[in-house]
Amino acid sequence: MGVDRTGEEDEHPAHSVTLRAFYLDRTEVTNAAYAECVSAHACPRNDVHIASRSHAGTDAEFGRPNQPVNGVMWSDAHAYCAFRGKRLPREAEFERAVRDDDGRRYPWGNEPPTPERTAFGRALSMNPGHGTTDDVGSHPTGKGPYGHDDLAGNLWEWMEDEYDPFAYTRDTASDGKPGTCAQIMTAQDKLRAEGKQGFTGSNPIPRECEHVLRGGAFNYDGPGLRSSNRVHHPGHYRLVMAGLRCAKDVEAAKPADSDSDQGNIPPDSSIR
Ligand SMILES: [Ca+2]
Repeated sequence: MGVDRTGEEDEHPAHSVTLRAFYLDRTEVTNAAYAECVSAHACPRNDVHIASRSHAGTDAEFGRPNQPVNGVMWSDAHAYCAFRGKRLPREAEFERAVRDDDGRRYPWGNEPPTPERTAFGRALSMNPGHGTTDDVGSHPTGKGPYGHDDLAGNLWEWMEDEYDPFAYTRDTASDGKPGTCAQIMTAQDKLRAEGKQGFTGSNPIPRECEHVLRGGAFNYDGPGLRSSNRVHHPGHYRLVMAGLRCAKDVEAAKPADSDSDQGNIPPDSSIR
């Protein structure tokens, strides 16, 4: 997990993480799937006007049933996964699903993104020709090493973890876990005091315990889709470029529970 030289400082250093076996949804959660949770009164309605509100296009351009759901807060994402008997993935799990044993830069390998492999590099604007998301699973040549779709691009995905800029250098790094919120606040204050804007990426150094998002989005440039990139936002943000997929512990899975939307990540999830 992480890298030694490229990327931003919160991606350093490369280190080994041991994870328990888990399942990860093959695709991002779709508008249709999320709507089922809303109909069951188990999820708040997502902001179906997030596109027009964000000046990113018409709401209809992001609203097809098989486009990934966006405009969801972290707590909405959390509620959705619970509705399905699942949970949000952890940052280390997502990175494992992308990088496999060879530590690749993108789900498909080390070659840069192309329009065939994923939805990326599209304009976030109301102008003609502006970008939007694609239906999930539209880029089979961009699948990850375990067969997952859109791990890089289309939408950023909410992670379970709070964002900890020092996560990779703490005692808990080998478990892939962040520090406590109190430790995170101390870390962020330290970075601010030292004038280290940029350590956590181009957004301002956070002033609260935010949540991690992974994977890049339709409006991001190619390098932003790199597998080690860690983005963070307050959990209450609803974003046009952020959605989710769910994970599940293997122990929690029943033998008959072999949904086609789940890709099994085998045990032995040692990440380098
Ligand atoms: Ca994605």
